[in-house]
Amino acid sequence: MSLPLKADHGLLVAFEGLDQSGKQTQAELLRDRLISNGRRVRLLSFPDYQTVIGAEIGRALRGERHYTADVMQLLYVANRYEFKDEILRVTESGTIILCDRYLASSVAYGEAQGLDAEWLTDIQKYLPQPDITILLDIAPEVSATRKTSDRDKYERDLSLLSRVRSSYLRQSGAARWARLNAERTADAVAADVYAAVGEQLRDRDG
Ligand code: ATM
Repeated sequence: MSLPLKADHGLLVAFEGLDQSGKQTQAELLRDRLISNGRRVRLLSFPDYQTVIGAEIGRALRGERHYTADVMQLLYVANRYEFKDEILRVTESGTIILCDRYLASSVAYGEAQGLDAEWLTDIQKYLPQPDITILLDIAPEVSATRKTSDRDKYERDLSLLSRVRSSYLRQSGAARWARLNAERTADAVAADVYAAVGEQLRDRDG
């Protein structure tokens, strides 16, 4: 089954969820399936640590820099604005972009740290908005047990992770979202991801 997608139509798909929810795995599985359907696909991952702003985020996550929660989210948002023109150009040329984390990560992690969700949404309104955001929902305890090494500072705090999950669950009630139980096998989740993207396209394109 191929997606109801015109060959020249780009698409922006965001994968969201706690660490270890399978975002990268699912983005790669969807990429492979779309490529086998003859589509051009590009994977992006945020934060992108290769830019100057991304490198600064990396230093902060390793504890080498200390920023308040609002400054951290401004850095994450600025890091995405660095890719704005590229995302627009690439999707306009018909390529499908799959993002491992995007706008909703700032809302979820920022809100979990006491920031205003409306502000976090507002500062991102000039970024390309996703056609669909897929929440790979897992419990914080599952996130913690799946991770074996290198837990960053967010992951040590289960109560923070449950606030992140609550924000994601709230956000996933909006249009253009799909919430999937990601505590299942990767193949089962991948089948639902493909179906959700197809459903979203049918709704959008009528
Ligand atoms: P990755 O592990 O996905 O590279 O992200 C690093 C951390 O950045 C992640 N913490 N955990 N778990 C989530 C956090 N983050 C934000 O707080 N806001 C954002 O906009 C993004 C993209 C990530």
